[in-house]
Amino acid sequence: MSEIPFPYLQNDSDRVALIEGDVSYTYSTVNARINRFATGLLGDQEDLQEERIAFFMPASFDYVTTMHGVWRAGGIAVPLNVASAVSELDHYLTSASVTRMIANAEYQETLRELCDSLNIQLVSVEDVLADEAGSLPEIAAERRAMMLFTSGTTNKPKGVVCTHHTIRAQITTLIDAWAWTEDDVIPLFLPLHHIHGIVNILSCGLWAGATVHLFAKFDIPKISEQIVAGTYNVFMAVPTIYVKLIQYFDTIDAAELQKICDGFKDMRLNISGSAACPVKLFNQWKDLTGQVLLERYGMTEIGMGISNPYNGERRAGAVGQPLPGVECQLFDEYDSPITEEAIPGEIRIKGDNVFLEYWDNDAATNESFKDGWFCTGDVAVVEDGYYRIMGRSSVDIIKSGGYKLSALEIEGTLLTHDDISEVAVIGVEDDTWGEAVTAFVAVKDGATLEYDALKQWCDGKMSSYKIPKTLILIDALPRNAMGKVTKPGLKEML
Ligand code: MCA
Ligand code: AMP
Repeated sequence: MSEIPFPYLQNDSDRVALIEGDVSYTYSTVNARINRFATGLLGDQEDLQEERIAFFMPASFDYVTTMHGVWRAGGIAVPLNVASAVSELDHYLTSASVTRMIANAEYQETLRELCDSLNIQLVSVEDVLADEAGSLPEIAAERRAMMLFTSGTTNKPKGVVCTHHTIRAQITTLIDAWAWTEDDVIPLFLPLHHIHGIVNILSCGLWAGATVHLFAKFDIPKISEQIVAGTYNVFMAVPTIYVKLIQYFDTIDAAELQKICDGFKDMRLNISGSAACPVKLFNQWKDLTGQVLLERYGMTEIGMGISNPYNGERRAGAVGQPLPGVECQLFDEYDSPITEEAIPGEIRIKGDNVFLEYWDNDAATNESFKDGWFCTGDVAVVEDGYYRIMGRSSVDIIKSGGYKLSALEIEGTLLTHDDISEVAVIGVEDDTWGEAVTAFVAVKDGATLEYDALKQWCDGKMSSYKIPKTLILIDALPRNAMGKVTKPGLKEML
């Protein structure tokens, strides 16, 4: 049995766990299918012994079957972004030494050539399902369970490995802090290769015995319809989604708008996270729906770390206090703890919620910890007991629509363009995306470059949300005496 003991799955409850399209699945149905899937994955083996099994599918019954099936069979689940470009997938699959890929028919064509070239077996969920559930291994809690890729200050994304124990800790702290119950019903439209969708929504929902309504993508009209119908009582999203909802509200008539806002008003909780929620947005949402957004702070490596209170003041522009079980301390540039309020420092975290390692990358793992503290790279200040995020220590990390992007990774791809001689990518403040990817480019002698042509060229070479929103041609990049590009200088130019 998996060491992440989801109570309602284990009890074979007849409550509805998942809704996909028009079909509802009870906990008992989900549990039985997971066992058949885990049995099929095992074949003749007793335990997958941390085999890396990747899967490429949107939020679906199949996704849940696969994730939990891999856990129960003793593998490491590697959920991939269905919006990834093939070259990005190559990196994920190679660096994780994936041996099997689960994808259904609609995605198999995209993946076949790559999987063949990497000697990865490509199968569908149906291919794997055993006719009957067999015996499954006992999995120790400290074993590796999941690998998620995260962009950092290095060129290529790193695999963040969590154990069963880590994931359990990440879930259970939120169950209490946000008062999850089996009566909750929540829509899930976020991508399922990140903590926000996987842990905060899907896993907390399933742990609590709640109902998770699955959407393959963020489909505003469909989701609004359900909100009007009063289907949900909890809603979690990144700030960009609240912005997009407000933009949508401008396109509908007043009566419809009122119904949607009333639907939100009746909910018990609306949460924003993954990127800073501007105070303006916090206030707009409150004015429209009466909901006081609960903003919280997290990271792939730690799950959720800091949260505004469920009961008590939810402060605009602040992320609240460390969650129970999470130790949080600000440090100055000399690695000394900051004990006074109002002095900014780097957030460092300890606790059962913290990841185990970057996959196959001891150097990066060691570098990210100091004296047992995980160094987030985020700078915050405590004011009147509330943490407020001030920014990041690296200009090379961009947060766009909740996705963490590496400027260096984007630059690396752009530099392979025949006409580009130099490039610097930065995130520029943007009302919709939080930060918009902006590329400063110097072209080679005699060459020219138009934005549309560059966008087209990028297609297929990087996930579409990484493609620069703006291209700024420049004769030469500003550099310091050491020859390093001065990115703050570029921001000032704007
Ligand atoms: C889509 N586009 C974007 C983004 N998303 N551009 C920049 N940044 C983005 N995030 C572009 C597409 O490339 C496309 O461009 C156009 O927008 C329409 O694409 P579509 O997919 O239809 O857009 P959408 O459905 O409206 O997507 C917006 C979104 C999505 C729903 C906000 O970006 C999203 O789901 N973001 C959340 C990601 C997430 O879950 N992050 C959590 C990780 P074109 O038309 O030019 O082709 S952080 C985390 O897990 C930590 C632990 C935490 O704290 O939570
Ligand atoms: P990721 O590694 O994709 O999980 O992104 C984690 C990063 O998102 C953090 O290191 C922060 O920079 C940012 N982040 C998450 N939540 C918030 C928030 N509420 N306010 C500001 N930044 C946030």
